[in-house]
Amino acid sequence: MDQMSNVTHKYLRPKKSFPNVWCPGCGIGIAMGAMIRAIDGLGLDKNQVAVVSGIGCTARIPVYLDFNTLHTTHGRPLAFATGVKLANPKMKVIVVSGDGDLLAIGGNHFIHAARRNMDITCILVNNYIYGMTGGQYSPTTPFKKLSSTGPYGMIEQSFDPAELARTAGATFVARGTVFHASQLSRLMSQAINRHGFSFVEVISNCHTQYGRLNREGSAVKMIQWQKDHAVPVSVAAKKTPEELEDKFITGVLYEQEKPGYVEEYQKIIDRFSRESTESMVRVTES
Ligand SMILES: Cc1ncc(C[n+]2csc(CCOP(=O)(O)OP(=O)(O)O)c2C)c(N)n1
Ligand code: SF4
Repeated sequence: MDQMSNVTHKYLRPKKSFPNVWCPGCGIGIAMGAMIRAIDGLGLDKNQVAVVSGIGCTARIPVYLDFNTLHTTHGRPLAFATGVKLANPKMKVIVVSGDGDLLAIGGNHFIHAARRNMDITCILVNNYIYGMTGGQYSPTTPFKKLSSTGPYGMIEQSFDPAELARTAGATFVARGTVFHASQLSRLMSQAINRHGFSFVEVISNCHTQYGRLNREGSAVKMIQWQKDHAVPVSVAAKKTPEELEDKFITGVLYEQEKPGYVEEYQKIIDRFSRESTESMVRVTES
């Protein structure tokens, strides 16, 4: 076993991990490995970490992991994660789910968690489709691309998840791919290390649904596509909009310091507990 998989295996639940539900070659396994190495590299105790997901292929990740885990209802991981974080502010809370889960049924939770600058890391595996349920289109399915519910091509415009996160209020926004697994792990590590709503979009492949419907070929070919279309932030800065037209930018896209909900909420609790202790002292003394 090489060093990489040694680390991964330390965090897998022995009885739950194999066989897993993913199609051979699916990028979700790479995203999970990158996430595990990020957590391991930060030296976090397993008990200090909660991993929360909704429903979908991506959302199976926590099922296999030996942290505090919650596999919740479709679209609701950020709501559950908010509860976990407020109940235990010391916990590192990581949400990992698909583009359908987080941006369609869960879209409202997504924008409000970002707006509140909730101290959660949100990892969105973007495979441009609903993988688990048969290739229905999602809010990230690109214009004209085929899906089982859009057999004549997507007629809606799609979300750019990273841009949506930034404009909604996220204070750390990054994008990586499953081809660039080491960079992806570093981006996740930076995101987990931050206070506030940190967001990582992971460009991944669903060759079984999206790839098959759009004739994009095997898992290998789709992952090769990521390599050919990813442009690092520093390189993108020197390119014209025309040169970037069919490309996507990777790396840390945005960072900002802003007060977060969890700290502000804690200040209120501290203030009222101080005031009620002081008034109890006054009552006892009078
Ligand atoms: C309330 C509700 N609506 C719909 C579903 C069916 N459902 C399960 S997973 C899923 C989509 C998953 O797509 P995505 O979040 O993109 O994840 P992927 O499978 O691609 O990783 C849907 C619609 C459900 N389980 N619950
Ligand atoms: S259906 Fe798509 S997203 Fe789901 S495991 Fe298979 S390749 Fe991955």
